[in-house]
Amino acid sequence: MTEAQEIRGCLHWPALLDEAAQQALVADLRAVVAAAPLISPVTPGGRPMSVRMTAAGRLGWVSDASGYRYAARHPSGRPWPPIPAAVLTLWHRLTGLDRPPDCCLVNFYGEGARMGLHQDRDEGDFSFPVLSISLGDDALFRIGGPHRRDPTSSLWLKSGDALLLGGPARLAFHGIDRTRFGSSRLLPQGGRINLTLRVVA
Ligand SMILES: O=C(O)CCC(=O)C(=O)O
Ligand SMILES: [Mn+2]
Repeated sequence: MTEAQEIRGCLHWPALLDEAAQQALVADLRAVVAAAPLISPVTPGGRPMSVRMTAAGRLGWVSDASGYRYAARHPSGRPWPPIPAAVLTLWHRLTGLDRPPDCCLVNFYGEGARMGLHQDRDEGDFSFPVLSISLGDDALFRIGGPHRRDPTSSLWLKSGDALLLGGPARLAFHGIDRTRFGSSRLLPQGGRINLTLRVVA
């Protein structure tokens, strides 16, 4: 396994997954998206989000006019598909936990998509870490501290990278300032996929 680097209390594994492992994950995710199509969510305030989303696992994270929450079903009414086995293997390997995650959020960043600075705090137990896996285009990730005004650091997340937000960094503010659309050839049409694995408890 590649060496992890620490950034503001998070662990970053650059190039954890080789090209073949990335391609295999994309194939698994095509099956997830076929069962649970990508949604264009709106914020509780009614603003459209630029990132499209779906999920796998027991619960999916959704956002609409009623607020942010975890839901047992896709808006179509169908349950979310299972988390792909290769994703679960990565979770167990990098977190060292026996417990599986409840949710694998699948974010898709097309051209111009970004994600504002936020905390992941819709879960019931912050003692579990959050694991994120990047596929496709490069993304400029910004990470700060537990308060919105804390200083931040930026790093480019590349295809095959993994990032773990745990311990004191579990509630760090973070976001994606921009992506370099078309910088990766993993997805033939360009774009970035991010998987976010969380225990909802
Ligand atoms: O796309 C990313 O790398 C971060 C995604 C994220 O923070 C989230 O979905 O909560
Ligand atoms: Mn987040």
